[in-house]
Amino acid sequence: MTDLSPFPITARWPAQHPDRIQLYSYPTPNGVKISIALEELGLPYEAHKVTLSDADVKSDAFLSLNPNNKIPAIIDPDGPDGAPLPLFESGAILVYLAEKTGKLMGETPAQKYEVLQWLMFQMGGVGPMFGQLGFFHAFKGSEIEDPRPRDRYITEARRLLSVIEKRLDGRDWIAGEFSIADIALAPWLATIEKFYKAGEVTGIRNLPNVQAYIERFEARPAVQKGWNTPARD
Ligand SMILES: N[C@@H](CCC(=O)N[C@@H](CS)C(=O)NCC(=O)O)C(=O)O
Repeated sequence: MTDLSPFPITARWPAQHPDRIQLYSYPTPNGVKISIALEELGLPYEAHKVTLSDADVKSDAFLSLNPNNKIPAIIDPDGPDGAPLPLFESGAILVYLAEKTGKLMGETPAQKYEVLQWLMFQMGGVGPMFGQLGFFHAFKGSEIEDPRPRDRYITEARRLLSVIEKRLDGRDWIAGEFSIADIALAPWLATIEKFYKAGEVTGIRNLPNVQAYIERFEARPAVQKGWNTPARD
């Protein structure tokens, strides 16, 4: 039985199954990337609900695992050389899980870099820009009267969406076979309509390839399971 007690986070969120991957998360577009990947890969894991409230995500216990106070984060009790591995940043976790299992990151070195390229496109572009769009269009920032921040992020979201629409022409998935790049990207595309109510302003409804891609992604059983893990309530 692995001893996870050296990780202070386990005092606040105790591990019932310390031999399984411990996931600290909440079902947001960044959080579900990891539960979906774990479901797709069939890796045993235990999910702990860490809400976005300061009492959770900014608690000393959580900061001991991720000093950047953001979900998701994991501890793999069976990390490299059999030692436990703590890890934060969803992109790094996805690459780790893909390498651990030898799945979802292409077969050849060239395919791997194609997957990484689109993963980085999500991490560096889609995630931060869509996140700001959500803030200025749907959440607290929508009360700001100056239209420039909102307009800027709508314009940038529209530009990114047109890149994705073109890329998906004649393709089922963003980088060859289904991969961690899709697991990173598709939840953010679905979020525009579902949580940000920005379907109209971004024009996403008029992008047939993007719409079909979201449907294809959401039809996967592992996606349906991971999407609500850990449960909100
Ligand atoms: N680059 C990070 C971003 C993670 C992130 O933004 N997480 C949000 C939820 S989607 C969060 O935990 N926010 C809480 C806060 O900022 O206080 C990753 O991909 O892991």
